[in-house]
Amino acid sequence: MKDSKNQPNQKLGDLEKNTLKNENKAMTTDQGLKINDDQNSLKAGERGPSLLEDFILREKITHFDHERIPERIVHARGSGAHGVFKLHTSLSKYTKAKIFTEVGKETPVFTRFSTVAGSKGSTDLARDVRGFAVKFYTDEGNYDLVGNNMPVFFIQDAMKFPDLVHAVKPEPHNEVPQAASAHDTFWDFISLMPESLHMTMWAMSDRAIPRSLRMMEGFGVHTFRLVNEENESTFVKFHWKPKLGVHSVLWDEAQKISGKDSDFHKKDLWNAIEEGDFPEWDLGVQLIPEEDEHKFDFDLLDATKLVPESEVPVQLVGTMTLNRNPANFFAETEQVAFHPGHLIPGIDFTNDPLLQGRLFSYTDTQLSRLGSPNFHEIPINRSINPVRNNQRDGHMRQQINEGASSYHPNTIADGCPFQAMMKDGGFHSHEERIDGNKIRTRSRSFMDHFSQARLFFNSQTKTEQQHIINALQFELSKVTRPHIRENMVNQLTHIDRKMAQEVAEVIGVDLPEKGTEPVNEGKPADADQEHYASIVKDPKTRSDDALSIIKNLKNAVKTRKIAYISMGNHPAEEFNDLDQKLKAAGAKLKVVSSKLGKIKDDAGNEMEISETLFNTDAVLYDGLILASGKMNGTELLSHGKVKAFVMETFNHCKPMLVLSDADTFIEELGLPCCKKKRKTLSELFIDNTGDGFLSSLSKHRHWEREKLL
Ligand code: HDE
Repeated sequence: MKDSKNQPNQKLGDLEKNTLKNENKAMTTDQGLKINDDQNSLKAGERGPSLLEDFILREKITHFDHERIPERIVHARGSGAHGVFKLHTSLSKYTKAKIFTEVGKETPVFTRFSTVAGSKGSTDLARDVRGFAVKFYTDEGNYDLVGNNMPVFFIQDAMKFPDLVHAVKPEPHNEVPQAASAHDTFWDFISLMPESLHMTMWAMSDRAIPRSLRMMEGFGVHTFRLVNEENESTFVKFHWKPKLGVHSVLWDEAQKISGKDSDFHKKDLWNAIEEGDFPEWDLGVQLIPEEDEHKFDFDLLDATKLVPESEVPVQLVGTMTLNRNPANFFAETEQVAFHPGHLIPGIDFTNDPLLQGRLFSYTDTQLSRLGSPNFHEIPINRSINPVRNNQRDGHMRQQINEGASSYHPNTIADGCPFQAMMKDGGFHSHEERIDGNKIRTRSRSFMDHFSQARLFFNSQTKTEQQHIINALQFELSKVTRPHIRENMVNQLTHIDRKMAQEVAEVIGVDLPEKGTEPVNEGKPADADQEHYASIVKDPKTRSDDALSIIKNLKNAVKTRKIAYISMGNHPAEEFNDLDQKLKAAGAKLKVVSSKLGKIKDDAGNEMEISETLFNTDAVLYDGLILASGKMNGTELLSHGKVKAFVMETFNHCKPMLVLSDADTFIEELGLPCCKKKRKTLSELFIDNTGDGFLSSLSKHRHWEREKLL
C-alpha cells in the first residue's frame, strides 16, 4: 500500500491546522469546558423532569438541530478527493496562466464528482450526467474548472436551466421518481426542446452509467479563452482523459448495483485511493485560433455542440493524480464551493450564454447553501495566495482584519492593499470588441440541433447504438402520457429513422410517415418560424471515433475486482498462479465463500475470505472465477446464490473462468440460450484457463455474448 499521506498537496496546510485529533483527550463543551457525564441529562430527582438549566444538553441538542445545510440544488450527491496537477507541456505560447506554463510545477487540487439529478442520499448508479469539478489551488488564486463527464449540455441559454432541472427532478406533486430521468416531466421538456437532443443521446449512452468515477472523461463543456502575455487570445476546450480508460456498466447491472450498494462509486474511489491506486487523468486542450472562430458548421459559443477531435486534436499537457481522501466529508466534499468564475490571469470566458448565466448562479447558490459571503474562508475553499481586500464582516467571519482602513483609495494604510499591475499578475479581462443591439434572441448559428446528435449516434459501435436504443425504450416506456412518447419519437426521426422506429415499436407509438417539423416551444412567442427552423448542414454519415467508448478501449484490467468462489480445498497451485497473474496485471482477487472466516486450500494453507455469498453479489465484481477441487465441482451450482452469481456474470457479459467440470457445467447451468442448441464454453465466451481469462478481462466485456441473450 502506497502512503497516501505526505503528498505534495500537504501544502494546503490551512486545512490541516483545522483538523482535530481526539487521542487521549477529554470531551469538552463548545466553550472548552470538560464534560463529566455525557450519558444523562440534568434532572430534578432520579425520576424527575429535566431541567432547563442543563446548558450541556441544550448546547448538544441545539447543535444537532442545525447540523444540516441545504443540499446543492443540482449535483447534490458527490464524492471528492485531494490531489495534484503536474504540467508536462508548456502552453506559454497561448496563456500566461502559470499552472499551464511552468513545466514540472505541481498544483494542489480538490476534485468533486457528482450525479446531477438525485438528492444527497440517492444512488451512485443513476442514469445521469456526472459532474467533474476541479479546484486548482494555484499561486495566483483559485482556478475552478467546473465541468461534466459529457462534452455538451442540454440547453443553450441559462434562461432554460431552472426549467430543465425542474423537469428532471422528482415530479412536484408526489416527489417521485428519485434520481431518474425516466418520467413524464423530463421527456415532456426534452421532446419540446430539440436543442437538448444531442446531450440526450449522450445521457442515453453508456457514458451515463460509468463503471467507476476513475474511468470517466471530463470536459469543460464551454469554449473558454486562453490569453498570453501579449494579451492575444486562443479559444480552448478542456478535456480530462482517464489513464484507466473509459468504462461503463450495463443498465440492468446499474439498477441492481443501486440496490446492492448505492455507494458503489463513492467506495470505489475511496478504496482505490486508500490502497494506493491513485486515479489519474491527463489534461488535454483543443486549441482554436481566434481567426478560425467561424470555420465550423456550428457556433463555438453553443454549449450543445462539441468540437470533433477529428477536426481539432486534443493535445495532452499535464496529469492530475488524486492521492488523498478527505479527512471529513462535510468539511471538504460538502462545503467545497466551485464557481466557473474563479479565474486566474491567462484564462477567460467567451460569450457562451450558458456560461454567462453560470457566472451569476454559483456565488448566489453558495450564499444560500453555505449561508454567508465568507464561504471563501472555509478551509477547503481558501486560496493559497493570501486574500487581501476591503471586504469585511458578515456571518461567521474568521479573518481578523487589523487597522483603521477598509476602503480604497486610502492614505491611512499607505494605499494598501493596492491594485496589482497586469505585469505583476493583476487580472485583466480580455478586451473583446462587442458591437450589437440589446436583444433577447438566439443566434441563427445555434439552430442546427440534429447534426451533432446524429454524429454522436453514427460514431458508436453497433453494441453502443443498441444500448442507446435500449435506454430510450426503457426511459420512454416509463412515460405515462402517450402524446409525450409520440413527440419524442418524432424528434428521434430527425436523428436516425431506424433508431426511432426501434424505439417506437416497443413503446406503443406509430412511427410518423415523415418526421414533422420539430416542435420548439423554446422559441420566443412572436419569433418567425423560418428563423427558428432547423438548419441541418451535416452529411448523414459523418462520424468520429473519439466519441465511442468501445473503439477507444484501454486498460480494462488494472484495479479490477475479481470474485474467486471456493468452498475450500481448491488446488493451492491453481489459486497462487491466478493470484500472481492477476496481481501482476494490477487486478485484485477476492475470495468469496459461504461464510466469513478462513478456508484452506488442498495444501492446508489458510486464506481469509473477503466476502460471503450472502453479503455480496456478482454486480459488484468485474469478473468471476469458479475454483476447481473436490468441494467446488458442478455441485457449486446447487448453491442458489452461486448460480445467481454465474447467471448475472454471464448476462452482464463479464469475463468468467470455470476451472472444474467444464463439460457438464453448461448443462447444469441451464442457460436459456443453450436450450435449443448445446453450445461450447468458447461459444459462450467463457474461459477455462487463467491466460484466457486475463485476455477476456482486458476486453472489459464480451459484448458478443449479448447477442446470445
Ligand atoms: Fe452547474 N450548477 N449550472 N453546470 N454545476 C451547480 O452550484 C448552473 C452547468 C456543474 O461539485 C450549482 O455549487 C446553471 C454546466 C457541476 O460542487 C449551481 C447552469 C455544467 C456542479 C449551478 C449550469 C455544470 C454544478 C449547484 C446553466 C458543465 C457541481 C451547487 C446556466 C460545464 C459542483 C453549486 C460541485 C453545480 C448552476 C450548467 C457543471 C446552482 C445556472 C453546463 C460539476 O450554481
